Amino acid sequence: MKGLYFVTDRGLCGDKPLADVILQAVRGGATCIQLREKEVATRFFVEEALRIKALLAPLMVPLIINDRLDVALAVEADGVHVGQEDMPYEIARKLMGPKAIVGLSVETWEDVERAQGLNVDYLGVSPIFATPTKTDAKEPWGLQGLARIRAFSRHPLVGIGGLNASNAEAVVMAGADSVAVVSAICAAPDPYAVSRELAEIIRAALTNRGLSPI
Ligand code: TZP
Ligand code: MG
Repeated sequence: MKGLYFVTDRGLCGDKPLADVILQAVRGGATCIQLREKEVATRFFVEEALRIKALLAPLMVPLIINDRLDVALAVEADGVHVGQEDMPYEIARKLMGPKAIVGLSVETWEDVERAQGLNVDYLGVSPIFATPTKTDAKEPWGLQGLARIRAFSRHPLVGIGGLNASNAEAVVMAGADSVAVVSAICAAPDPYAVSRELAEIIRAALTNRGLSPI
């Protein structure tokens, strides 16, 4: 997992259709899309996920479903992202199979230590900064917490929470391989322009750290 990671929130998209925002994010350089739906009915979620999967498949951009393993399996998504209160990682992996992308949020140091023994594809470091987009998030890690995880963990790190063009470089320099954003793209008047700017900042910072940006 590397680069710009777009996590959706239909409520924050306003009048912009979600599929358009996703396409603009990908055109701007997002390398991974997570469909995150907290309020829609299961039927709608599945149908929407199938539409988004059809959009993304030819673009070679993986579709990850937040939380809902049943939806991820139903649409044969590329992966699933689980939190500490969601389906246990081992069960998610068993059901999704060895080739799927399975991401896990870490909110405490104990979570980070436990994850070291799991074959997760990436850790979602959550939240980096406090954000109005997720009001039940735990204590923010900050850049120092992220750097501490980077020094310890064997897994790729995806930073999330309060991230945007003003802090994306610092987040990558502190150890993130990928920067996940919700409102920075959903709520932007021009999601394409913002995604392009973010993808370029992340690419430059990864290169700066001596990492290949792809
Ligand atoms: N998990 C941790 S913070 C967060 C999620 C889903 C929301 C991030 O939203 P934003 O708007 O990018 O701060
Ligand atoms: Mg969750």
